[in-house]
Amino acid sequence: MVSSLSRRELLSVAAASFAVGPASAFAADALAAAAARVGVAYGSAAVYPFLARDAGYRRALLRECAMLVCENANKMDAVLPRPDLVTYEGADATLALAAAGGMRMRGHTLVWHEAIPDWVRPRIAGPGAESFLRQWIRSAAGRYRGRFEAWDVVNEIVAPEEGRADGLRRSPWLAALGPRYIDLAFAILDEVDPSAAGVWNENDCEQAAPWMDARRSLVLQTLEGLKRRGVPIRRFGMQAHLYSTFPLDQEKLRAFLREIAGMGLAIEITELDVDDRAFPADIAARDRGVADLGRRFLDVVLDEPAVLNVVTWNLTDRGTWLNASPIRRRPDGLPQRALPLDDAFRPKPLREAMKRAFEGAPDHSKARAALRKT
Ligand code: 9MR
Repeated sequence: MVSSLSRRELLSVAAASFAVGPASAFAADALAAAAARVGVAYGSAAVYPFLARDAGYRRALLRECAMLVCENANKMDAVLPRPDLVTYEGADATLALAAAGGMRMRGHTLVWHEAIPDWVRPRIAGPGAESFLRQWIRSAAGRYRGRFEAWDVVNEIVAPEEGRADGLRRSPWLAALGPRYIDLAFAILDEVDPSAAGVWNENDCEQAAPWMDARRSLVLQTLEGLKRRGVPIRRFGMQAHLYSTFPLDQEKLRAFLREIAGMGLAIEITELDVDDRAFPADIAARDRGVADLGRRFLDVVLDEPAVLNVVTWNLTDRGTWLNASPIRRRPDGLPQRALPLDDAFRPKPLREAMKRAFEGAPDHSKARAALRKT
């Protein structure tokens, strides 16, 4: 559908779009610096077009982050909004900012049951599903060949509550191609960009609840199947949308991450934030609750040497998806305080807690060097 981006094109987008300083712009006291000291990359989801309009937002991303991921701009509904339009405007602008700041990029997401534009649905319901999938991955990942460190190849693919024996979600892709759509998507990415690590990105595996126990078992069982079949999956992405409404069982989390690492896979924390609905309205108390849950989570996560990256689902509370989602909005109507910076880009206790967690973590450099090659 489209050709890949040349270095010259990329630099000209960067130069035209952003007046930014030299490469590796993150500050010495940044979250990225604390993470880098223990061999971990810290990054954030970035929102387009906000990043094109708001210099303060760009500065905050450049200051704190060593990695970016588009919150929405690489999704199919952003790239293929109409049958006659393919647009990489948001993703190119995000990559240009990343390149200007010496930041890595990860791609999100190739195959998902959401973000499928209406006009695509009939295309993937019929016999053309496989060729559409190939064409899409060739375009979406081919454009950024050699530039994205990893791609979320499949996203949120298990839903045990839907009652299938294999626990897979009844998505349009599953309906069209059967369970093999997963293996196929990983294989296509591997052909299109072998330098990008293929990731299965999944939600709701972090905390203590019987339904999350069931999800953890299912994830392990499904990963074993993928490995047994020789599917080119290299990483597991744990989204980490944490809930103040559920406890955290550190030992269960630790054991889960160990098992995944034991399969030879690397792990990324891909969408960390804290839904603060169960914490008090009082801002200081709420921020303490958010920081404490984030810290207890990261202390376990960062003990696991296979964890390569920690990415929050945006950097600032401004525009967090939690306020936009009717089921996630706080019942008292107050805006959620889910992220390291507040809506004026000021540091919050969560930022300090994350920094401390990075500072107290064992060095991941050795495992990182080995796993990044796999
Ligand atoms: O934060 C994203 C929101 O702006 C979008 O409207 C929504 C649908 O594309 O997706 C949100 O991000 C989701 C991510 O892509 C996958 N994991 C859950 C995230 C929060 O819903």
